[in-house]
Amino acid sequence: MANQNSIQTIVGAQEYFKGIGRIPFEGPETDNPLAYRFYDENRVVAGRTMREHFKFAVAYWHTLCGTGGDPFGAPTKAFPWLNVQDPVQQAKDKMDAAFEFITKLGLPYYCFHDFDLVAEADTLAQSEQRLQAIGAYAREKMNASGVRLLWGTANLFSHPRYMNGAMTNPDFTVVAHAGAQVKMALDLTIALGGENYVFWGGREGYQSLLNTDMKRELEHMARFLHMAKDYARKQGFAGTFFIEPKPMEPSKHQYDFDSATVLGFLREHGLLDDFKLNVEVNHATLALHSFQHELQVAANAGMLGSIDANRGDYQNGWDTDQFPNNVYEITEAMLVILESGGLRGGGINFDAKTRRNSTDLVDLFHAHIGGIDVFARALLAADAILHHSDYRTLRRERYASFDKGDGKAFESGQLQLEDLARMAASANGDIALQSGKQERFENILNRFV
Ligand code: XLS
Ligand code: NI
Ligand code: NI
Repeated sequence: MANQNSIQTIVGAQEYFKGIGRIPFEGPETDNPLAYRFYDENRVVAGRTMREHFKFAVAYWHTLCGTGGDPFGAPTKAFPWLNVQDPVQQAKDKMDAAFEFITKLGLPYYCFHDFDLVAEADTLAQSEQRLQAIGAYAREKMNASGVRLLWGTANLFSHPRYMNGAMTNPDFTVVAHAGAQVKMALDLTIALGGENYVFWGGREGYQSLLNTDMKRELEHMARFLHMAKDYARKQGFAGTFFIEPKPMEPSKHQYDFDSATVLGFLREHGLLDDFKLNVEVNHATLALHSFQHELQVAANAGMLGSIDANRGDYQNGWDTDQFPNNVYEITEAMLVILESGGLRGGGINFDAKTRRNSTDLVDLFHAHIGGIDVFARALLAADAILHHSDYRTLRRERYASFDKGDGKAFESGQLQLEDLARMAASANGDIALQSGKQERFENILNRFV
């Protein structure tokens, strides 16, 4: 693991986060705001180190590119790695800052969109040259630091050409352009040993059904995903493709609405073997689900691949992408993750941004340290709940009537509807109420959090 010496080899010509070294683990009692209290990367919990459980990743777009602009005002954050105007040099400076940051946090992964790394050029060919240049630079940085690529993706939503969608655009020339862009992003991800590739639904959806042939657009999306998958497999990519559900924003209705919708789509179009789900906290709550609900739906199908960690806000309905800080919520999530055997191929990507008025560079550290510690604390709590409380026993006991006799026969498919009618008649409406004991379950959680 990176110590102070190896950090020196990663820091570029200019040190961006001066005065900050490798963030140490100091335990819950420390007063040091730049230390982990719960994330002890080598601590073994439930048979794996914390580092292995989480596979934490820094999201390039928010952390290196997000300068705080919003619909009401100009950017607020003067990131020194964006000072140089030449696009490739700026991209290299940004990458120096990225690897300095990731290494100082001691995290194993990062994630990017193609044009987070380097600004898009006027033509596809020029963009490809830029991506290759920054890709070679990334390779060096990754080798020197040991930091790996959790996933890559293509930004198919920012440029005006994608205003009506990319894969689902009613204009084929746009679909073809998206294909060229995804091919380049796949090439880059593969060249960098990326472990997964993500499709977030961008502007795949609609603003008005009046001008939209939904069935045709969904078929185009499936066709496109098959082509992308076939191409990547031909290039030897062995990783997993993820779809990231989101119900709305920027489209009024996004096609990848929630976990259940995406599972149905993948199943209908024969994509289940290659794709899994990347579940994001704030997208779950936008869909009026809880995060743990979305995780459980994915896990039930063996399709829980990865997580975009953040949180929404109780008082509004936007994708505010705040850093996680709710230990209770994440503990419920960790229960689902642990009980389902962990994430399949993915990790925990901090798809979260500091607030517009958090303008110090050190705020990026506070934000990540806080989010990381919330997950670490939640893991410890969830593991304790599963192993040192009667949580599982209590939940199993609610279903005890299916473990024997008629209930068991029902579960194993031995009964007909007429049998249920006969059994109910002989019970003659004599049903004792069984308490759900929700408050007792909640108290167990609170005891270990
Ligand atoms: C936007 C998404 C996006 C994806 C990557 O809401 O969360 O950040 O994770 O395209
Ligand atoms: Ni996301
Ligand atoms: Ni999001």
